[in-house]
Amino acid sequence: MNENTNAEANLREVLSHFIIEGSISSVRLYGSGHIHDTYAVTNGTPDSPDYLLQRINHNVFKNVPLLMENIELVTRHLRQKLENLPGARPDEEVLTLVPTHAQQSFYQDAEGNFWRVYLLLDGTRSYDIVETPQQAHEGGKAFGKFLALLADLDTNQLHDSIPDFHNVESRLRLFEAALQRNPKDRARQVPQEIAFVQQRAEQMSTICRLGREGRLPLRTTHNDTKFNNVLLDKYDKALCVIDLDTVMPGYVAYDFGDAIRTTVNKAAEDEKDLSKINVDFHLFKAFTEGFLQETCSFLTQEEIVSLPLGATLLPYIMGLRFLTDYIDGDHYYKIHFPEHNLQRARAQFRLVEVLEANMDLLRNTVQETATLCK
Ligand code: ADP
Ligand code: GN1
Ligand code: MG
Repeated sequence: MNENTNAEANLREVLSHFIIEGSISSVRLYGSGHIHDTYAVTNGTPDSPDYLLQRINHNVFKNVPLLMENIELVTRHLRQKLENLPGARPDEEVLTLVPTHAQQSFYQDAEGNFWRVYLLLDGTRSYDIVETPQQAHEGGKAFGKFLALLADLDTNQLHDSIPDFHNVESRLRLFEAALQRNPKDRARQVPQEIAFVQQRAEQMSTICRLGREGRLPLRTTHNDTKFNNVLLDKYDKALCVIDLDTVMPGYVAYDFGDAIRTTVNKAAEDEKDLSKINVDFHLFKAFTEGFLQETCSFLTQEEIVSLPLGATLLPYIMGLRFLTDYIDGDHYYKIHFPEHNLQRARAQFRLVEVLEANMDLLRNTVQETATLCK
């Protein structure tokens, strides 16, 4: 048996623990996520569903049973809400977990790896780079509706799957600790990036401060609203928000900001040529309109004002996390070449600069859109 056949045999063995219909014809690596190993499972039996198998990264998610409880809770809540919404299609608009024969939502193998299976939503795709204002608008609606549907879920029922995930003050402390440890002696290669982080540390803590002062409410937020975490159908209509691992209490500016980070920049997240990193305002406006259409009825004025701050904060946090991982020796994100995390950090910091230079335009667009839909 060659290596590939061996790997596929292992994956089929894992799948045998789940309640799978029909017979599987192939299992292949899928998607471009930085955290889990994801496989598309094709069914050879007509009218039987395809599946999506994931090996959950338990270096990142330290308590997988609690993580899966969150996902069960959130998908159940979303499904119930959609079942009562005229015209909604709960089976396509919410992820469906496939249980194991032991009626669990995950399976742990003999080596300690955790696995889960979702129904694969056929005929959908996710975009690493947004191409049209329609896609941006649909993404805005999808992430906005996600917040709206979860607005009545008591945040106390959710576990923190990664504590302090978007807490920039905590991320800055982890960064300083990595600089002190400096295990690969990489800190001296990146003085400009270190200065970039430190110059903005205070200003980037605004959302944290407003939250502490009780001026921004904690809501159930997604916290990983990268544009490729929404599936669009073949007509580019948004269908389903995916990647629910980080659904936790958070501020709405986090979800808006992370989505803007990955919507308005037509260059890759890890673009090497920094001159290609830009902000497309048509995409910004289209996303903002879709997002506020779904959320402006319940967002407070202070939350609306916080949205453009989120748009610079999230690329800053991502750059900071990529740089921390680079200095630390690349333990967190999957990398595809040695300086990948550094290249990602530089691209994100450039995006922060471009967004900062256009802050007035972002603020005006958010404010005008909110006024129109109130
Ligand atoms: P990661 O945390 O590694 O990003 P995701 O859960 O986002 O993992 O899945 C990776 C990719 O797999 C997604 O970007 C999307 O393209 C695809 N995907 C995930 N879930 C489904 C699904 N239920 N149906 C179809 N495609 C999916
Ligand atoms: C990771 O899993 P994925 O690729 O959707 C990361 C996000 C980052 C993103 C950067 C749990 O998301 O926080 O924004 O990479 N997820 C986790 O691309 O750390
Ligand atoms: Mg993802």
